[in-house]
Amino acid sequence: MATRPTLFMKRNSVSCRIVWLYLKQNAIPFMMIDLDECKPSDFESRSPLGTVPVLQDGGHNIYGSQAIVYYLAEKYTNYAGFGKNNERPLIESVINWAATTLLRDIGNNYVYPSLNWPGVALAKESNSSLVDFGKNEVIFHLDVLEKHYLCHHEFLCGNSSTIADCWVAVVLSLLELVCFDLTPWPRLRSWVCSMKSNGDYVDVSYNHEEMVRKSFYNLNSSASDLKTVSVENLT
Ligand SMILES: N[C@@H](CCC(=O)N[C@@H](CS)C(=O)NCC(=O)O)C(=O)O
Repeated sequence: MATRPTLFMKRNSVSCRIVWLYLKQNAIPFMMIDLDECKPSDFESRSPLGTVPVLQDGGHNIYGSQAIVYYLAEKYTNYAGFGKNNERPLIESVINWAATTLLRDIGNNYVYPSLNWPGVALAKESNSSLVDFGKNEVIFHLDVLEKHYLCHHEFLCGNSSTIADCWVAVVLSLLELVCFDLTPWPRLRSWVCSMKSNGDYVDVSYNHEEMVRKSFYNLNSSASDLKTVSVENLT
């Protein structure tokens, strides 16, 4: 009997959430090992860089979110979520952008240093220069989404949602950790609402939402008096 693939992951990680979402959307049976709960002693032999996600399937250990999603699409879904044949190159280009430049600029160059995450934030002044630089990059990317991708269609690569929309939505969700205001990008804002209303997206975002609530509380309490954060704000 064929065994199910196993996903080694961390529930809060953007790169893991997108793989998890693809598995769920396509009802691919799988087992999950959350490394925040237990780290198998042989994990290092599966992931030379020590990073997640890693998918073990049969004799293969596949690491890197893009490689894993392409593997799943090829082996299990006949490229479900990748649009029609002529749409695939665009969808793959958007995925590549989301998984590399967009994630780096939003996460590493803006959100993580803004939150002073240990191991990521730089010393004081360099950190605030990085945040300034990162914010400009974020604005550039949001403008591209608003004025290019969402200008003529409801979704990034056409009139239906694809895996490219999911990928960008999961990466953009990092901005929620710093309460980033999307009001200047109205098309993007309504697209984000639509992506976030999807049940599978909601399921894989539970831990992220929890982190957003904590971050909201910390941002408020460091900015002013703790008492200004009402109970309603936290629920
Ligand atoms: N480009 C890789 C990024 C992998 C990565 O950096 N993963 C992070 C979590 S998002 C990680 O495993 N960091 C080390 C750790 O959490 O122990 C991918 O797309 O899978």
